[in-house]
Amino acid sequence: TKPTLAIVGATGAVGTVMIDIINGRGSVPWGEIRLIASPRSAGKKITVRGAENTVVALSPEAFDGVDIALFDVPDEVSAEWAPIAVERGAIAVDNSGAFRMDPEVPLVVPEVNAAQVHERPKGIIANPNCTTLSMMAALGALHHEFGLRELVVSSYQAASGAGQEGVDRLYAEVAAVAGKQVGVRGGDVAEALTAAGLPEETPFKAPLALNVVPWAGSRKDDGWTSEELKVRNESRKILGIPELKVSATCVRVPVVTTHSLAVHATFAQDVPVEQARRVFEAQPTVVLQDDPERMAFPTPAAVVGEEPTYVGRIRQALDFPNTLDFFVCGDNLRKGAALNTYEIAETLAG
Ligand code: 11C
Repeated sequence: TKPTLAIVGATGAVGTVMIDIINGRGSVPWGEIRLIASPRSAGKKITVRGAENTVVALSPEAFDGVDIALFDVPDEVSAEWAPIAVERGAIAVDNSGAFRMDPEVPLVVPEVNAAQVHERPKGIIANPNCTTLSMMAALGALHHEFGLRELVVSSYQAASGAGQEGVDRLYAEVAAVAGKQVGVRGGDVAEALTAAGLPEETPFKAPLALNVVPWAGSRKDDGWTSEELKVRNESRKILGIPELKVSATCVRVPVVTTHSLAVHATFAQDVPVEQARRVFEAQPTVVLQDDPERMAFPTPAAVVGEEPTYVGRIRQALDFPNTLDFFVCGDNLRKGAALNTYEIAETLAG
């Protein structure tokens, strides 16, 4: 019999993309696909692979008979419910931050460390943060070939990383400034948002329309944000380089979907651009878009809805030996979240 797959958080931003991915697959290895969400969403009908599927409320019994449960819910919900799913016999694949750094939980990007899905003493497998994930297919391929030693990154993160609330806020801000002479002396963006009646409380801590905000996530020690520490810790764990030197600055930009990163990566050896290109071309989940003569480079707006990671602007750093600079764009809701989680499930199903 074919395994039963459950999607927990099926009606949320990532859960919705997950169903879209499942509907777009030529074939799937699953028998039943069970949709689970908060009691508020229970009873809702969603079409999955041509059949109407009724959302069931999250409860211990909802996991009975489930082989693989994908969790697309906040950290605290995963922390409580993933172990319950495991008790009921499922393998939990968790997209939250609750278990990522647990030494008994593998943190998996199938292109980089697929075999680790089988080393899961707690029955839980974690999916990385979308910011880390957006560069992992590209960076993992380079590391495999040239040996990564140091990583300096700046992120350009989309509003949807902060969920539907973030998307709604960005649209409201853009509407509030549209057609106004703001962002110039005498035309304050924050005042325009207040004048349009937008609440002062925002998921972005500062105006995002016509702006960039050097803050994503929560406040951690010594001035770092949670996102910046996740990039460091998760990159080390996925790539299997515990001592990797990493420094990240995470920035929110007025983009709805798709995270971008400027990557400055130092290797154990010299990496000519042509060799890096060959490595990227050989990696099926990376699309190389890098032709300065034709102004070909990836931009987040053009990558929305795409499954691969797009890579461009590849240069050898002029003043840093063994170092490449490049730019990556990855849809934060697809490879950054739902797609990678689903690919972990596909790997488990063989
Ligand atoms: C953002 N990367 O863009 C975050 C969202 O640890 O899964 C995902 C947070 C996480 O705001």
